[in-house]
Amino acid sequence: MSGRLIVISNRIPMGDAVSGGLMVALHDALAASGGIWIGAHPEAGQADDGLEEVSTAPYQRLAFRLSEIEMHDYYLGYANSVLWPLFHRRGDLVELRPEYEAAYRRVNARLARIIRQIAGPDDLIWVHDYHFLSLAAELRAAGVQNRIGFFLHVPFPALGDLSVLTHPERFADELAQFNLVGLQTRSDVARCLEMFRADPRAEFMPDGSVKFGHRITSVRSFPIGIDTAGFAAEAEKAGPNPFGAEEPGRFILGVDRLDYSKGLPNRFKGFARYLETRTDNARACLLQIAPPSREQVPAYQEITRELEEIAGHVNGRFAELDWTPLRYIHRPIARAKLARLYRRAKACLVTSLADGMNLVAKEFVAAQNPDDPGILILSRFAGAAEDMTEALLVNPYDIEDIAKAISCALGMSHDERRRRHAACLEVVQRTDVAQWSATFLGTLTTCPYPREFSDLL
Ligand code: ADQ
Repeated sequence: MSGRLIVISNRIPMGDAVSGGLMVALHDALAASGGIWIGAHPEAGQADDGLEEVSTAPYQRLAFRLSEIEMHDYYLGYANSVLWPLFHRRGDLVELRPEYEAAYRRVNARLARIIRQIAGPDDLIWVHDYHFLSLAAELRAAGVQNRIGFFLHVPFPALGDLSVLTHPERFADELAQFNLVGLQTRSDVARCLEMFRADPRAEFMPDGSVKFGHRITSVRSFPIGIDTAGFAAEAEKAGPNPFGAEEPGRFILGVDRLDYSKGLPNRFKGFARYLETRTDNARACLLQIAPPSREQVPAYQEITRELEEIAGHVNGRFAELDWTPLRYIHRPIARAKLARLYRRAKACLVTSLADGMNLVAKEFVAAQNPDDPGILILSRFAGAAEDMTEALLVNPYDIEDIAKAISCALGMSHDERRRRHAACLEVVQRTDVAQWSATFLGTLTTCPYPREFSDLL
């Protein structure tokens, strides 16, 4: 790569510590190219074309400010009350308001002006996620001809669902301004290509890329992963027992941002159904860690209330003086502790109703002791299920299916646990986050971008 890498994501690490697989992978890619990482400052401020330096070494980290109104209309509004529910098949939760879309376009246009000031002709631009769908269109309008890649972390919506948008016809047009559209799974790619196929303005090139007006866009899957070796090492480290004296016997773990897409009510109900139908008297415990997110959005307040209610019912019905079957922690947990919890769990429950990939599934597998591993129960609607077919796959809408999977995981033979875990681990190792970013950037550098098309701009 001759130029620098410029990464755009909604969140950027603000302090010195860069943690979490995705953040570390981007950090490494940027350090290698001496690049620039641009993201929104977590605190609102003066919404102008200025950038604040968050750090300079080994690459520049720069933050732009959103105004209070933009925080509300762009971030909580269009990004998280229109696009997030739409992309997670919750059209019923979409709140269409003209001021939300206007703020989204304003923020993307401002960011394009900012990037135009700093991008050199050979720099590669890598845009992350649904917050910046129209950024390439704005950059092209501002005269930026660099290679621009986009990675969508969440599921690609079905063609019919896009009609929920006020201007669905803009969606394909804006995506086609990127040279490369990266998606989590092959199913996401199929849905994206279906959208282009249905658009009379799009033509397919012999290599499968899409010609849209003067532009050519490649659409590929790049399943995201974790720092597998690093996470396994963290899990193996001897540390204090995270439970202290309160260790539950056999426990099943759930770890999720508190979000309605993660299927938590059904998970709790599935666990209750397991308790109701189990044939032994073993006292299993479900430990659910779900830190709050996007608390100002009403749908998130509603799911928080609903979960507290179900957790209360389950414990009210099944708890004994010396046994709390459902432990629900509504706070984040330090990663080192999380890694040790994964390793001690007999099973991990991932019941997303829709999920781009789900990194928790991969972290759990990486953290296991291969000689005595716990079992991953995985929703077939999480992107991770496309390759991790040896997990216990469940339909998260079917409470009975979740209950049966819990019973099966807790009673599984040692041989079967080892066989299933080895197969899942092979996938987690093969789709490591370092190779994810390297493959994406390699493809962005080499995907078709014929001069005659860029010359026509
Ligand atoms: P998320 O929806 O946030 O990500 P996920 O992929 O599971 O979902 O990642 C969550 C991360 O947060 C994991 O690394 C997990 O360990 C961490 N985490 C969750 N709860 C925690 C807690 N209580 N304490 C500490 N850490 C916690 C979006 C998409 C996903 C996609 C990722 C990456 O929705 O589908 O996999 O981006 O592309």
